[in-house]
Amino acid sequence: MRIDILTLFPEMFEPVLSASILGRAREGGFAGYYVHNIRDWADNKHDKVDDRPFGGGPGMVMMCQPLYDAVIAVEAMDSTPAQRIVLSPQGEILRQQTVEQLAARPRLLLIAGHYEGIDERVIDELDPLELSVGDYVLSGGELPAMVLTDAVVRLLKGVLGHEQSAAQDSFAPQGPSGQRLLDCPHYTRPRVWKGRSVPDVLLSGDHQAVDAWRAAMMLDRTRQRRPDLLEERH
Ligand code: 4GY
Repeated sequence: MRIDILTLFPEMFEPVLSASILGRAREGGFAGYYVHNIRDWADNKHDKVDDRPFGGGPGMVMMCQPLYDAVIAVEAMDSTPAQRIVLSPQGEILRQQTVEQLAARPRLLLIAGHYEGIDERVIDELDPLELSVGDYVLSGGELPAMVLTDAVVRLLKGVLGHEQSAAQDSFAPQGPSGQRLLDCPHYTRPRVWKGRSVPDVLLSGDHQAVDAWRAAMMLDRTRQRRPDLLEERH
């Protein structure tokens, strides 16, 4: 998968894209990350990319021209069609189901906004998918772009090892019903720590009993913490 990222702060990305799973996915040839500075497409003398809002008010607005020209130029760098995505608190809240759909696309183009926001006309013209990583406000779309990249790339075939298969995650579809549940609790050595024991069933060697316990814990925790997940119909 090819992932293009358009930002005014390209230096934020390299440490994240080169570490851990994202770094391994790149080295293994499963994902390619291409970070572009929107400012490189500013067509004015001072490389201006933002301006004061019509109607007044605080802050600055990202101008149409640099962002639009950046998207068109970056798309032309490769013939693979890209799904355009803007990260913004006004977007649809990102869920695992959408992450799975995006992981099936050959190319994503992520746009990270900054300042007070992006001129609405360039969003209308580009018609991107608008996604939010949650109902809170960050100072820019860069961290959300990294969140989306991580969530998508770890689902690409070959990226995760057998041991940490994505099929075991919270929100992964479970069983024939495809129900999405929270993950069960996990334990490792020692068997007792600060007087707290590991549940006996996990030490029993009875794999069927272990599977049944884990399934029951997933349902239990979901009822307790996220009953909304159980009310959903597919
Ligand atoms: N939440 N999910 C988010 C965000 C910051 C003003 C546009 C979010 O995706 N993005 O908080 N983004 C804003 C700040 C300009 C981006």
